[in-house]
Amino acid sequence: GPAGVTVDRHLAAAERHASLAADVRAGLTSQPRELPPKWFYDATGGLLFDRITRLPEYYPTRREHAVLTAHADEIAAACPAMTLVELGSGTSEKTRLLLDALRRLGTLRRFVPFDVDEATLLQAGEDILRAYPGVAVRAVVGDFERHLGSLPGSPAGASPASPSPGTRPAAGGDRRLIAFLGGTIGNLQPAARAAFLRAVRDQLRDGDALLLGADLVKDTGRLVAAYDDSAGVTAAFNRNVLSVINRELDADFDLRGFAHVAAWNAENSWIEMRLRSVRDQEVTVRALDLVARFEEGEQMRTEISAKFTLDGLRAELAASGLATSCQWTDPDRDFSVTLAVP
Ligand code: AVJ
Repeated sequence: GPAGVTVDRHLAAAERHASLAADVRAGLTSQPRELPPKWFYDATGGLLFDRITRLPEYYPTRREHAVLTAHADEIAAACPAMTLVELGSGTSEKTRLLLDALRRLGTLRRFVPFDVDEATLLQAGEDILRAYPGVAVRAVVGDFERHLGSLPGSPAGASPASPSPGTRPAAGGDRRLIAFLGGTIGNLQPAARAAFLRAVRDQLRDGDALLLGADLVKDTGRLVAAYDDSAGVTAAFNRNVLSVINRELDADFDLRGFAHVAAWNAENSWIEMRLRSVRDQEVTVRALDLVARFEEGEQMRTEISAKFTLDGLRAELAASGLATSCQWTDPDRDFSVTLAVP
């Protein structure tokens, strides 16, 4: 009803489970082994990530916050949206910087947080509802690589095949700003990144815009430290994916048997997180009827986090049909926020 958070579900629990099972089977039976980063984020993983954002070594959250604090009004003026959509929203504080700016401008009517985790969405949605009277909250449970076509306000029956912006109705009364912050774009491989940006672009009408937060290339020592903190929080976050698999797929990973590794991959311009087997060991995943043997020293990749240049970002956006209208960084040029239009 009008008093509560409305939830659209595109990812039922059963489908989510099947998707985890398929990812784990594929990841454990391939060589080298690899697990996708989206499964880090159960309740514990969410809390661990929250702690990461406050670590002295992990600069991205603070830097992005600084960029948004300095430029939120400019962003709102450039895209005076009625609807703010936030992809992969989590519990983010920086959303409020954008909501505040759009409210000051007087255009804000609706907030659409989009995330895979329904509990996180409901919590975030209710907080926003309380803090922003008169703003409707319509949460969407989905995977941003698969369910972008079902955003509220999407043109009905929108063609997946890149129509040119001029052929679609202008945003008019329901202008949308789609925010994808935090640097999560860096979790996608280049081909998946291009596909994702193309899918976003296909959702944008004239007047709509994408706001993209992306981490920038910098000194390797600082990059590695951000993913291998001295307090060991990132190590716990990394190993948490094994607990998720133990619980959800009835597996018996011994978390003490895997060491955290963070390394800079210069060729691909990304940080890789891996789990290194500290001994020969055998892991059983009962729900998959699968036994995986790990040799001592074997490394399984669990995340990539790509780092960009300002020019590279503009080029990738352009290749997906998005024109950069503004680009900001913090004073140290550690992190970027880009506004792009179809
Ligand atoms: C949430 C994907 C932006 O890549 O920096 C933090 C996740 N992994 N520390 C990132 C993460 C290890 C984070 N993102």
